[in-house]
Parts: sequence; structure tokens; C-alpha cells
Amino acid sequence: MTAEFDFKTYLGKTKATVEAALDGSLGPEHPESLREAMRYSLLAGGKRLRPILCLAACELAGGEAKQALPTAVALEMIHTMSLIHDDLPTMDDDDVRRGRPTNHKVYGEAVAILAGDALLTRAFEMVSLRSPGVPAERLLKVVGELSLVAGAPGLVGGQVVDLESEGKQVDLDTLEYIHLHKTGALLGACVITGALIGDADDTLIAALRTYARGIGLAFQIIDDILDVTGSSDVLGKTAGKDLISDKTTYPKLLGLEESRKRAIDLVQEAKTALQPWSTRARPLLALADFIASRDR
Ligand code: GRG
Repeated sequence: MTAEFDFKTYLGKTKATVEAALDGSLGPEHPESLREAMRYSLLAGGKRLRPILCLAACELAGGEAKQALPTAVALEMIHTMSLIHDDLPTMDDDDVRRGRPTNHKVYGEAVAILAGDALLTRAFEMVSLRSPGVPAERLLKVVGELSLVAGAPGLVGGQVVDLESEGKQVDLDTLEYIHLHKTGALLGACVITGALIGDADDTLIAALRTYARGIGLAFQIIDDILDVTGSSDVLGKTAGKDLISDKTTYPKLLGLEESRKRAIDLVQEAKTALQPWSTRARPLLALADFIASRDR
């Protein structure tokens, strides 16, 4: 018989490991003002879902989580830089993120842009220069995956289509394109890079790509729903912004109930892809449910 899996304990322990690694990840950046702006956003809390997905995928593939820790930190750095840039006046123009004033509100726009740039480049340093004990050939694959998802084929491309869609009503295909690129790509990279470090075979990588597509889209649908149903206090960012800016969202196109149903179906598809690995996949299966049921 296999031991019970306690997701709450797993989440608490893994999050603490990630927080400690993030705290130790920034070296003596100069000048001090840049270091402060980078730390301000990197250590501002957040669910740390991306690094946790990476560590869980590494273990599923048979690797040790500590081997993937620098890459997990890199993923959170890329995520954080994308939030800093997304919040800028020239993009989403947000004043609050993770329950505190956005980076540019505290440090000014120029430093916020540069802090984001420094986090992005530091992410690649974490993988290529600070991942002891991982074969170079695996790290090269990780660098390749990260450069694809961060750039035009991923986050940047998704963000541009999102910005170009402002003030227009887009159809479901375009909305899906935006979310698969803006949000899904990085979530996918978390499990793929973790699995690559754990030396996953092609069958597992293919299953993880299916899993990632399901959780990636579900994550964004829940994000859209929370924008309607959540409160700014709990979310740590301005709720109701999509409605005010007349943005096309899943609830707007499908209604709240149908959107919820779609998220649940996507999570189910994601979990089905990992069924062959059932016991070792328990953290990723539980993380999929967590994504569907989250309130922040
Ligand atoms: C990566 C080179 C490069 C540029 C960034 C600005 C931009 C290009 C892309 C925008 C990407 C973006 C902000 C997508 C939204 C993703 C999303 C749903 C974020 C919220 O994630 P949570 O809920 O946040 O996991 P916490 O705070 O918990 O980490």
C-alpha cells in the first residue's frame, strides 16, 4: 500500500524551500537601487506555483528536486519580470500587485523596466551557471525551452496580441491564443524544464505537454472568473479591472457557469494525461485541482 499523500504539507514544505532559494538568489547586484527593486518584486509573496510545478515534474521524472531548484527560481524570476512589465502604465497600468504598490509606483518606470530586464537575464544565469550537478546537455535544453516561451513564440507574442485586442471584442480562438501564449506557455515550461532536468523520456514529456495545456488554460479561465467574483484584498490586485476596461474574457464570452465547467473539464484532461504515472504524479495531480479551486 502506498502512503497517503498530504497535499497541504507538500505545498507548505515546497513553498518554504522555494522562498529560501529565492531569498538567496540575488547576488551583490549593483547599484543597490537595482538590487532593491529586483528583490521588492521577487520576494513579494505570490503562490510560487511555477517553481513548485517545476520541482514536482523533476521528481516525477525520477530526478531530485534540489537539482531543479535553480531552474525553479529562474521560472519565478521570468514570471516576476513579466508581472513588473505587465503592470507598467504603457501596458496594463496597474497600481497594486501581490498586495503592495507595483514596482514602477515605488521605483519609477525606468528602474522597473530595468529591474525586469535584470531578472530576465539573471534567470538564464541561474540555469546556465548556477545549476551544479546537472549535465550541460540537459541545461542546454532548459535554456532552449525558456528562450522559446519567454520570447515572441510565448509570453511576448501573447502579450502583443493581448494589447492589440484592447477595445475590441475578440472571439474564443483569439482569446485562447492569448492565454496559451501569455499564461500557458510559462506554466508549460515549468513542468517541461523540471522533467528535462529529471531526465524524462519522450513519453513523459508528451504527457506533460498535454497536462500543461490543460492547467494553463484552466488557470487563466479561473483568473478571469476571479476578476469578476473575487475581492481586491484577497487577490492582492485590482479586482473588476477586466469589466472596467471592457476586456474580452471567458466569463464574458461563455458566462460564469460555462467558464467554470470549462476549467473543470480542462483540469480533468490534464489529470488524465498523467494517469499512467499515478503515484509519482500525485503532486502534479493535486496541483491541477488546486488551480481549479483557488480563490486568489
Ligand atoms: C518574458 C521577455 C518577457 C516579457 C514579458 C509583459 C509580458 C511580456 C507578458 C505578460 C505576461 C503576464 C503578466 C501574464 C499573466 C499571467 C498571470 C495569470 C499571472 C498571475 O499569476 P499568479 O496568479 O500570480 O500565479 P502570483 O502572484 O501568485 O505569482
